[in-house]
Amino acid sequence: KFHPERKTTIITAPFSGGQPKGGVELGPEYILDAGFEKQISSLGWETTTLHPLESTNYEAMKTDDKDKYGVKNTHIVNECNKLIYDAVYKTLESGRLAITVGGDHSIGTATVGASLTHNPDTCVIWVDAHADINTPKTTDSGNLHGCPLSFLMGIDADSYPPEFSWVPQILKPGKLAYIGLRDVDQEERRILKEHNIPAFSMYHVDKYGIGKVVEMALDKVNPNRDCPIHLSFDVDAIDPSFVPATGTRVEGGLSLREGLFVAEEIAMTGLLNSLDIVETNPMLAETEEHILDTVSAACAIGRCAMGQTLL
Ligand code: HAR
Ligand code: MN
Ligand code: MN
Ligand code: MN
Repeated sequence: KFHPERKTTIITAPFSGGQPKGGVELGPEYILDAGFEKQISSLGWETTTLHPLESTNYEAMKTDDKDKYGVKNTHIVNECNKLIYDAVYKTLESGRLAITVGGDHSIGTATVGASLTHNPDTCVIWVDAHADINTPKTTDSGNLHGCPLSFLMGIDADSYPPEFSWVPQILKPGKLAYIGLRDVDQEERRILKEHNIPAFSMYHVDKYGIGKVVEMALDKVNPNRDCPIHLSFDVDAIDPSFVPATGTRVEGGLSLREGLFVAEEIAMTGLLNSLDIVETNPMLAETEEHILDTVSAACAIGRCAMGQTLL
């Protein structure tokens, strides 16, 4: 419905400043080297690529010291996010579907922000083991990949470092639904409850099955199935036995098929307008097979979301 012309731009976001582990900045390179662009074009999409972080050297500026606001690497996280925001926004304004390949999930600030600025009706499906809705006030780790959704919703806005002033606070609680949660901080639980945000955890996946869960999530955020969808897919939503090379593994996750089903079902709606595939960290693999498994899963998420199963 939204992309009958099947034009897409793959945006690389090789960035790791939202968390302390090195290697997640290599995700895009591994995924593209695995032939991702070709896989998408084989599905009938006209593809192009953008590399908004190409001429930056922010990777080298990571310090992992908490600033006075209690979060780390505020400056570079924002500089990189602004560049990614511009790339995603420009892509969407030109009528193309935006696929952003990370990189850590702090870049969700940029991608979701751009999607909602482009079309404020956009709904967000956040597939993740984690809720990523800490604020500078609630975060224990200080890692900004655990915070992108709070900035977009303006939660605890008085606690934000000034660098975040560019972030559009336009995500409404009724436009966000989670799938795959199983490691949510106490304070995050409170936020989800307080804002009545639909959250389908692994408990719900087991109880109702993944098909019903995706349907329930869409019913919450997109009841008439007429709003564009931003799918933000953290590969750690899938069980570490299938996706081992990621920074914060949590046991008891989605099976590979359940993860791919989510992407397939979103594709079936014809409403996908923007997609993130994040947190692939090839450096955390213990074996060559771990890298292969994780990178292939990331590519498969992309193919399924872009309609592989419709053919
Ligand atoms: N909630 C924890 C924190 O704030 C862990 C966040 C881990 N985040 C990711 N992204 N891997 O989903 O630090
Ligand atoms: Mn995440
Ligand atoms: Mn996660
Ligand atoms: Mn806390």
